[in-house]
Amino acid sequence: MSRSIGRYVVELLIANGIDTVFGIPGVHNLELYRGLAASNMRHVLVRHEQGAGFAADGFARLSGRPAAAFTISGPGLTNILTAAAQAYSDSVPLLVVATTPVRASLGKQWGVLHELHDQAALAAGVFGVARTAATAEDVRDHLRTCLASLRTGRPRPAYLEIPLDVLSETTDLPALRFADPAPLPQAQPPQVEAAARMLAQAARPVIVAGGGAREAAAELRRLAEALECPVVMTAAGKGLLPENHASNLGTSLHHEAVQSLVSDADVVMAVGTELGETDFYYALKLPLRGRLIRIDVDPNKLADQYGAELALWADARSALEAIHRALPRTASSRSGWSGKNGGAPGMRRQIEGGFDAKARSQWSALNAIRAALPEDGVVFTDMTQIAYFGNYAFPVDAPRRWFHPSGYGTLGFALPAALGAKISSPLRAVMAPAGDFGRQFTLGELMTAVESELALPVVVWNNSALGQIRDDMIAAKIPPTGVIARNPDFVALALACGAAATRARNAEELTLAIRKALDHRGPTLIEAVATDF
Ligand SMILES: Cc1ncc(C[n+]2csc(CCOP(=O)(O)OP(=O)(O)O)c2C)c(N)n1
Ligand SMILES: [Mg+2]
Repeated sequence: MSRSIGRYVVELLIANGIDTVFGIPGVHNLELYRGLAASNMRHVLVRHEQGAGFAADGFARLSGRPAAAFTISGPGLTNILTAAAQAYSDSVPLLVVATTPVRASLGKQWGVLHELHDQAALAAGVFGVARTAATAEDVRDHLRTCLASLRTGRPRPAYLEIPLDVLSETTDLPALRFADPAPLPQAQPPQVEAAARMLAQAARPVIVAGGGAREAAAELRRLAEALECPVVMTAAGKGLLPENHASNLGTSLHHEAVQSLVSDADVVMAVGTELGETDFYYALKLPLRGRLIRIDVDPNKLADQYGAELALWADARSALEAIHRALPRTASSRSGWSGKNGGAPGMRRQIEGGFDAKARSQWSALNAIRAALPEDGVVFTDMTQIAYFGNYAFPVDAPRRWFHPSGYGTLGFALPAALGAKISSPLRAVMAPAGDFGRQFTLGELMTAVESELALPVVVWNNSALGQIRDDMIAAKIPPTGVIARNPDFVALALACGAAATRARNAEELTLAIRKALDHRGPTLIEAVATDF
């Protein structure tokens, strides 16, 4: 059956399990929309391409299923790059299909519409895989590569660009389902045994677990219980152990007491984590004195700046399970390690005892959010002080419940990511807190949530400032400059968008407002003034 390549792209995506696309049409991608119109693919019209990228990211973070974003050439691509970079740094599968001006003009600077000096090079600097298709066969082969890259090993965002003139050519190629990509790498028995020996003989082992261990919560728990050792998580790994588990140090690597525990450990096992700066703030490298075991699907992480003594190129689940099975049956000779400083619960009490008044007011708001959500409720956060604190203080008992734009750290993530997540999983309670400044980055997507009738509580944590930056300036003895922004009347603005809106003046009001918002057909903006808490 002969049809345009634009239609063929949509058929291929559907044949390969992508059922939702976020995007904005333009004269440079009309043929993709001919394909969409003829298909049962869900298209969500966003208000800015960055919103399309974040929404597809949130869709995948919560559901584990990739979604696509369609953009035009030039500004469509430049607008979505921030979201692609966020997805890259947080290992989220995201497929972007963009167009380019006609082939004859590429690289020649004729001044055609949406021209970029070198669009392919720009994308190549941000995505994990970036390809340009010149024929229908290219579309098929590049999409096969892009989709495999989302599903194999460490997921990264993938990019396919199709020049305008190619998009409207026709093809008879069938829209086939591609073969499933290869399974994840498995640890080899000698390394598994070496890891089990190192851990069993350690006097002070510690496990650091990241987002790469998200599918291995049960295996991690069994191993931590057998070793009776503390486990500390990164923000991406938050929830890997239930909040009150005896080994759970929570997402606390940025606390000095936990950093010194980890640097005093004689064996550190890091599983599914980069051990990057944003996992522990503020050092480029975690100071480790013990022997290091790394488990990662990304081979680059096994030989990075840490120089692991033992490197297992493996998926977290199979590796943790195999190490647990290989542990010697005899009890370890460790004495008092899990009980040092009262064990993990004692250490957490110590951390929490040091919280100041500002932290306590944020804690009260976080607990109000927690109380409003069902057990499996989901929070998508932004770059705001309440979220930095919540990375540690918001209690969750399972992974994929609390999401933060950790690695790239961009403002504007929470609302569009939450709306994408809600679309992926309509039965889950999803909500999105952000700061008063960050909220304004992607506030246009409130209209997308209104249009899609998404029950979405959108909390503005309003401290009338770029709070973190103001505090950083004060700490650095810089007179606060450019850190107070005039805010809109958030409630009136949301009402004007057709959303519901209210103010919450204390923790009880916040809980009630979120509960009500979860039952409302459409988003509800809830303004919480920080000084009221
Ligand atoms: C795209 C982008 N630009 C700038 C920053 C730097 N930045 C980090 S936090 C912040 C202030 C955000 O203010 P607000 O959203 O009100 O949160 P608060 O710190 O007050 O809680 C800024 C400007 C960033 N992270 N991302
Ligand atoms: Mg603020």
